[in-house]
Amino acid sequence: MGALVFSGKELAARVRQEVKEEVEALKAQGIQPYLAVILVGDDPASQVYVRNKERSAKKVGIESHTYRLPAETSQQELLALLQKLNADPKVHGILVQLPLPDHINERDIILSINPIKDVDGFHPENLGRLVAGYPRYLPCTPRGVMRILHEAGVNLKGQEAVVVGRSVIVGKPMGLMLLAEHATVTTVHSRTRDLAFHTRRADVLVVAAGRAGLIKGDMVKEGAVVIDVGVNRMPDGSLKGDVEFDEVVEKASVITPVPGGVGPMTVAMLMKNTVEAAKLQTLNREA
Ligand code: BQF
Repeated sequence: MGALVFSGKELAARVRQEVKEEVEALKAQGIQPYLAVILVGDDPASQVYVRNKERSAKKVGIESHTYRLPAETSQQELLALLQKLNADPKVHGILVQLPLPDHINERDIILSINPIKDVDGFHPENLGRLVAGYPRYLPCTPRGVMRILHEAGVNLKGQEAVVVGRSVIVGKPMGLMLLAEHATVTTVHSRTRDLAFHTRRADVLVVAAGRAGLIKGDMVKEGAVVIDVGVNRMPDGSLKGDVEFDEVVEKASVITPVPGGVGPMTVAMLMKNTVEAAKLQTLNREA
């Protein structure tokens, strides 16, 4: 009967306030958290995302520098930059904006980031730690989703959680984090035979498929919590989620909008991870 439309934008502002206080405490100890961002090429969406990250870092007092490299940058040049940043003790976090141009092997790039500086949480050491149950940096988007669920007062224990999408960056870690909080997790994807069969059973539905409007009203259970991770740029320039908002808002108990839902939380969680990285590399030298 009309869901709570949960503002990720407002929560992200609160998260930034928390981060800002942590940054001030570190600065008082002579530690300046520092994030290095690498953007290769001129993909317009990536440029927007990198700008969002720069602005967020500035707001919380994290120093950041963006390396804007031409699309023709070779894999060796990129690897050389990463080696330099890995070795620089001033740099606590390193982020390579994805996707990379086709001639660069994304896997080799991610593998060459020092895992202690991998604030995106994409290195297999960090993903493996999540699987093993002793996580270090959680990937920002699923971490942001978990924070939204907590703030919305959702108790996941024993709940049917359905994740739509199985990407390494969102869907897979999302399922693991929901599982860690004792949800019963189902992951569905583009080859799932009957998508609606699964989504209709969900108490908590997290949609990260990358298909605008994939989830219609009749695919959602009355009272479900619906988290829309989709960020789809429409031909008119507007952003649309993976959830048909106008239909699903009538059935859900909680729903996140696009824009202003998960997206701002993704960026805020990057700031949290960067502060954690600064702490791990300065205060706790055996980490
Ligand atoms: C909002 C991303 C797909 C592929 C690579 C705020 C962001 C987006 C939306 C943002 C995203 C999506 C990011 C909103 C970073 C989230 O107001 O709704 C912020 O900057 N994001 C990224 O870095 O790479 C992506 C989505």
